[in-house]
Amino acid sequence: MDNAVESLAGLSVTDGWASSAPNLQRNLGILSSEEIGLAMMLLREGQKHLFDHWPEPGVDDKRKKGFFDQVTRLNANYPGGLVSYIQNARKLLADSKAGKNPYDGFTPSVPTGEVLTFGNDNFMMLEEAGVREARRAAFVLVAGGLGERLGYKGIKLALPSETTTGRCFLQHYIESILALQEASCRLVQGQCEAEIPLVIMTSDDTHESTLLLLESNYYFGMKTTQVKLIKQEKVACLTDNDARFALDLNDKYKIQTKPHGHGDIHALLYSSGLLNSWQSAGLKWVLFFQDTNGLLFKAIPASLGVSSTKGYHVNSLAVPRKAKEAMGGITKLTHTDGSEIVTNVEYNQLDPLLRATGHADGDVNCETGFSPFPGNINQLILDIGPYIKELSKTQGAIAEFVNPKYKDSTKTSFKSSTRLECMMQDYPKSLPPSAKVGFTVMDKWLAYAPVKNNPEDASKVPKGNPYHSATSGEMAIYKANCLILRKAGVHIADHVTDIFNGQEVELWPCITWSPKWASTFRDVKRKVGECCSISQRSSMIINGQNIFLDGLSLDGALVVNANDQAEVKVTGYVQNKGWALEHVDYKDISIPEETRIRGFKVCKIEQVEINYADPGKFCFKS
Ligand code: UGB
Repeated sequence: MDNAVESLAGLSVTDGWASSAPNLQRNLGILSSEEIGLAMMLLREGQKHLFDHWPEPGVDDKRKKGFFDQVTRLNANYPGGLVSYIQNARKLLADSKAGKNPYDGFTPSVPTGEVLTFGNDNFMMLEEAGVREARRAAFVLVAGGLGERLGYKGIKLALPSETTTGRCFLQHYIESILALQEASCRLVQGQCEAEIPLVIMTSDDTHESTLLLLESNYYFGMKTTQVKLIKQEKVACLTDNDARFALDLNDKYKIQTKPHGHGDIHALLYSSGLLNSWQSAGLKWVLFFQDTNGLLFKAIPASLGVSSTKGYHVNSLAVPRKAKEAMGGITKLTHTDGSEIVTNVEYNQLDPLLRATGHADGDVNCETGFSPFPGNINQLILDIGPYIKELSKTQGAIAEFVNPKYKDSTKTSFKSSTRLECMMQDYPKSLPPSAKVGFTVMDKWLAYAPVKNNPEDASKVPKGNPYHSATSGEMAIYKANCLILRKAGVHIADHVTDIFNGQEVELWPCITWSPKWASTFRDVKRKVGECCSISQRSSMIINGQNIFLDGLSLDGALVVNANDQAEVKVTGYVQNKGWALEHVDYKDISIPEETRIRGFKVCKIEQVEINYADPGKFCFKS
């Protein structure tokens, strides 16, 4: 033991500051001065129970030191340290116990925003503006969530977004960003060497698997220097209204921790210095998105176009929302002092807020069959200049909340431990009234189909509400592709319905294309000629940049692979036995989890597959 520690420990013992925690007091001799400092802080903040079970010095000393390693990390990772965390928690827990409405003084109303119609001239103009801006954008994917509702054992980014190609979400996202990068550079005159950065926020639950997924797939074609992983840390769990920390059930020398929420991304971007380096490199936009929305990139060009043409500092992407759907509502909040903000009100808060402000029925659909409040899909586009300015004031700290599940109406004890959380979409809440905050609404079929719910829960979703399952997420991709092709003039047969894992879904022809085939609707129109038709039982994979469908009639399965230098026209009548979706049961554990959570597998019975690996102009006529 060094002298400083010895004297501090000796002084500490005689001072008796640790007398309320005798088991800690007996162990002071094994602790360093830093550890004693932390122990003092914990006792001052009412955490003496953490030491109740500590045995005599000499027993478990390594684990006792390990406890302080964790306390050091928790202390360093929260702005203001654990003292601030505990004090913030006590305040929020007291507010929660008192039933304080976080929106006290605010009246909600339906805001107005940009409502886009897929495929019209305005939409195409905005898409072009968005693609032009894409080379000045950075993408930020928040992927630290456990995905508890889905219950999948792996990371969600590794799940296939659809199973005809097996392309996983991360591959789809990266290829979509690369396609945008190329398209954006093509649009501007002269040299363009833009490399759009991608940041992925991970957590202890997802970090290693995300890195492994990237490394084992050569970063899906992105340069390794373009991708950066930043890891969010968890925060301490709380057992009661005094914010006493919970001990880990499996290790009594560890404080139990849980994720702090996706709101951490702002502080991490700020502290990493990335924002300033992006700004210096001439970037203008930061786009945030989530882990399992296979449709998202169909909506990105137009929404980025809205940001740039409207000069929005903040633009949230939204879709029509069904009442009580588990998505936040974009809401205008007017304060009694006259100030106004347009922001997300989270799905568990919208109903109580409406009821508390004179809407007796709470969160209900209006005459359109949807909630009047657009649904937040948590894709945010921020103008980097005002963003950096705001973060230099707040250091990226986002207002927190707590959501304890009480045992009874006395609200004195919890069913299980809770913790403070924060959400990335709460960023605009602290902005001054001068900030240009807007939102963009698009059709749900085009923009939003997340994979969040396990099959059992999805099958219990009230009829008419979206399942948000692996089944519906995949079916939505085929539907969107079919509707886009239809709008471009292809005759696509109507869908049929089927039931997988207890969920009734629309079954459209299973059509997919690689992102480089088309980033925008104009791209699709350019690549689709006259008189194409596709039957309902058909499947088609378009894998290449310069593949043109012209006079194609498809009744079966067709796969076209072409490298970037090959220009391929596909025409004629293609007919074969095609691919069928075979029902599987999610409870059948002999089937891989990725498959059984969707309730079907693709049986590739017969297909036409054509490959063009060499440069040149080709025509395939069946
Ligand atoms: N995430 C993290 O990166 N870290 C965390 O600590 C937690 C999550 P969920 P939920 O899409 O419609 C959000 O769990 O509860 C990542 C919005 O708050 O899917 O459904 C995680 O990996 C809500 O307003 O979020 O709610 C994932 O990528 C609504 O928009 C993302 O954060 C809703 O999403 C979202 O995590 C929606």
